[in-house]
Amino acid sequence: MPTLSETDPQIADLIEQEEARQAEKIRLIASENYVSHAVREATGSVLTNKYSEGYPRKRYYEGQQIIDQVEELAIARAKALFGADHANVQPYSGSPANLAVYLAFAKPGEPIMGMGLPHGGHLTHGHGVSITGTFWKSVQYSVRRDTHLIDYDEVRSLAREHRPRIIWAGATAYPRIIDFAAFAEIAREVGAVFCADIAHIAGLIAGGAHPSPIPHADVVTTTTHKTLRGPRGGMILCREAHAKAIDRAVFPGLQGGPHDHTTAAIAVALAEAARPEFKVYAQQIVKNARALAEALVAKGYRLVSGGTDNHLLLVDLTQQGVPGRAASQALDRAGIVCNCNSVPYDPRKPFDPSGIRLGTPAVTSRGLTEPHMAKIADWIDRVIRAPADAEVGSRVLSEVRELTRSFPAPGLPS
Ligand code: DSN
Repeated sequence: MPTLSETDPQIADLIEQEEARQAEKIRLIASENYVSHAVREATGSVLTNKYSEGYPRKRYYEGQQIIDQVEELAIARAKALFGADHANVQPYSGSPANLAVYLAFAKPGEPIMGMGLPHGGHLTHGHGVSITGTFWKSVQYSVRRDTHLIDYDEVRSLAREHRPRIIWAGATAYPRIIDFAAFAEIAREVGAVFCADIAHIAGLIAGGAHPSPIPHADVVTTTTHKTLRGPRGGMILCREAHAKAIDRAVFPGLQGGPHDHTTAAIAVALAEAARPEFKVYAQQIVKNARALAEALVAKGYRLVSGGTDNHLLLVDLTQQGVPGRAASQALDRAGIVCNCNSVPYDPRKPFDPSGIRLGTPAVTSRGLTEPHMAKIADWIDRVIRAPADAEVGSRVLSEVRELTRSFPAPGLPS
């Protein structure tokens, strides 16, 4: 059997380069992680060769003897891990999962409500340039200017005024615990479907490091590849009463055949997340984020909301006088990968905002702990003080490489 490097040396070489990049660098992009070798093996399996429109035992094509069992395992593991009545493991990723919720519960033009993207929400929670902000009448809530926390009074008063069909809770850049019970109460009052998008924090919830929305939400959507540490994919959990509407919305409403290789890899990741060591991992992600936040604050950095309760922090670099993009690019050159990010009420444009977002899921997967976070904060500080200084960058880069060599990234070929 010809290997990839024989069949397509160009792509093989690029994959090898990416493996080296992931091995050598300190990866602080809050939505990224390292999957296990087992998850990668399932992702690269022959299950990619199968088509299986429909759901287990109700398929449109034959030959589902194995695939049905794979999907049933994934569903059972998702339900058990999160304590949900129903699970749909077919969404291709988080955005399609969220679109399925719109399709199930709101007609185009009806009001929906979510957290504004500039305040930490996701594109698919009704942002203006997303289909969700154009096909539906989007109402966006924000965080408070003084605390950077969700303003539940504002959420309630907007909900009373606009009577949205769906209320979204969940974020891509919110460093604090989300009060799912408060959202549920508001949704109940106005007759909205309450959907919690836990894409960023699914692993924390599975590991008991963040409260679960399951007792409160009608529907929960998630990606499977962030803190949950599975393959690129999506999942919807919901109450039994909504199961039919959700399943119909995913297939045939929105998608064709599920990606069975991904379903298998999701099942593997869910089994991994059910193990006791995953609890330790989830708690360590939060401890690391807190340690990184404390070390940066001690160096005079301003954090949105003053700190973090979860896996991420947002650093406002306004007082350092370094734009977010210049900072993230300088850090990347120095071997520390993050993304520039808007901060609440950011006067700068989203493509070159005032802040950077840092997350600890990937560095925690490679075994780094609190003392390493102090070191990372020190490197970040040295680079931000002199973003254009190539000598500083290359000194930090060689120190980063020394550390990453001692903590091999899981799931990568050694
Ligand atoms: N792109 C993801 C993130 O980085 O937060 C959200 O979908």
